[in-house]
Amino acid sequence: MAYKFKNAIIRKPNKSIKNALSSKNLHPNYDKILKIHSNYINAFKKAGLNIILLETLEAYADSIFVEDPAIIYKNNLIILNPSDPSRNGEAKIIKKEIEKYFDNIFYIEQGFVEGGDVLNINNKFVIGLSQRTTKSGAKSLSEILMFLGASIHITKTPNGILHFKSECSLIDDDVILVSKRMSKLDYLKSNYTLIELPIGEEGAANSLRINDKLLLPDGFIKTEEILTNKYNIIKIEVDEISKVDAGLSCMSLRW
Ligand code: CIR
Repeated sequence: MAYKFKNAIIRKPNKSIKNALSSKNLHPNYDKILKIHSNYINAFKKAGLNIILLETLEAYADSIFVEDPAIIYKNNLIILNPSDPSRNGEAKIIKKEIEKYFDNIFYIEQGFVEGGDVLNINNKFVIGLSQRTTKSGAKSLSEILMFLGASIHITKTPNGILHFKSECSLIDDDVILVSKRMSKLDYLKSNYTLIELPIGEEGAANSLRINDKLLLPDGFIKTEEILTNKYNIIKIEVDEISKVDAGLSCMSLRW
């Protein structure tokens, strides 16, 4: 199951995060990020995960978002190719740090792909073309994943959404939490049960199901009401990371 995990890779926050990429031109406060991060790690522990904590990487302002430069599938590590020049170097560094945990390593041969655009639904991957993930990158990643036994669907991330997973997340075997914009995607509509979040609560669509827990961004009251009876929710404050267009999934790699 795509939400059953034993391990997670998480990176300690960097002071330079105040210079992280932000479509809103906002600058997060380091101390507040530290607090979010420690809540995040505690939630992972409650969900039963073994955590590998990587050292701070000050040279890369967005480096706590470890989901973007790599993907893990069946104990294989796939090193991606982030398209923003300020993030591209993260891939080489994280490879050196984590290759020892995996059996095989693969590389994107051409084009750009960021992990935020890759949704893993059991042995199926949905790759969203976006301002960060190109057709040739998606094709290159597809070839690797198919070689490893997965099936692939490539679609387009709606305009205005940074990454495919910024507004969707798998929360049960075939249940995906989606914003209104994501709910319109034919492929998702026709193959999965979608829980569409109310307008204004799009930020809650980047949730994170880990084992029996659902990590949910705090402050989305209607979403919480919809999910509370069925899921074991841990709320995490995300205001400070949402200033730099980030959500819960992007601060970890899980397997
Ligand atoms: C960026 O623009 O790359 C970062 N500020 C945010 C990355 C968020 N990553 C993700 O959703 N997977």
